[in-house]
Amino acid sequence: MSDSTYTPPKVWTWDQESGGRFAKINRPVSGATHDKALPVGEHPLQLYSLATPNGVKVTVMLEELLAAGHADAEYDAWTIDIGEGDQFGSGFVAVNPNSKIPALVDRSTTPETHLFESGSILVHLAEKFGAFLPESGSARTETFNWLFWQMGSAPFLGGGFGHFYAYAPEKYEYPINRYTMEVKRQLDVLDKQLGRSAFLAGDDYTIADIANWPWYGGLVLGQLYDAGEFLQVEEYENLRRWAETIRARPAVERGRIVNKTFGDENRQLRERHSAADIDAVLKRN
Ligand SMILES: N[C@@H](CCC(=O)N[C@@H](CS)C(=O)NCC(=O)O)C(=O)O
Repeated sequence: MSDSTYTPPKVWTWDQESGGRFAKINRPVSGATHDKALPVGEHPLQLYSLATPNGVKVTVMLEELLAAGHADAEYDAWTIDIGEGDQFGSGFVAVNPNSKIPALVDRSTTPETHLFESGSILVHLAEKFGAFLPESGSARTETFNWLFWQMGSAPFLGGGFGHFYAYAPEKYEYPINRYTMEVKRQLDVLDKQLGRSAFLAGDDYTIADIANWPWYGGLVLGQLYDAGEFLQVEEYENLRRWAETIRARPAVERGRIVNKTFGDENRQLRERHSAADIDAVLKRN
């Protein structure tokens, strides 16, 4: 166990041997590390992603659009293995200079549209297909409120709580306490909101729910960081009801499989090029 206190030097330097789960991929600079073109399939929408909570938002949205009858939402999904540094390939960086999944290329526009940040991708798809985003008024504003709430809040859950509770090479009380406090506050915010309405922005299921579910739904369903007992997630009854309702949607079951390269082997699908690819996985036991 190293010292639990640390006196920062005058100038920080990059210690490449610092260890930890992401030591291999984290760097203090941006940009490509190697030349690698992205594959391109036949559909107008090309997704480059991985089935982490941020990636699942987009595959669930695409599967919801297809389930709602928007045939033009057909897509090719390619795996970006962030553990192997695929996000630093030149083709990926040309689409997302921030080197993080998910990234989407919409080839139905001229010139093609490059999208990164899951919130931007969800808004683009919602507006393109006129779905899961109310057209005007307070319902639209509420949807944006809860969509942007997720973008600002989840880094405290993932990068803060999850990192120090599950991934850091050693457990430190100070960051775990600090981020647990914040995550429980966030769970309470969501629980109270979902005590007022069926979905986050009102009576209808929207991109606000699609963005929040993989993080906060996953957490209260015990699928994230193995932290259900530690956080006493059963306390948040409205949030759990919402999480279970969304989990039961067929499009959510389909979207969760896409670009999944870890976990249950019977629920993995590295690339998706048609509905049949997902159907084949769902047929497994
Ligand atoms: N705010 C971004 C977050 C994206 C993000 O953090 N992606 C992670 C995986 S969940 C990633 O690609 N990490 C790779 C890296 O940091 O090198 C979004 O919502 O799209």
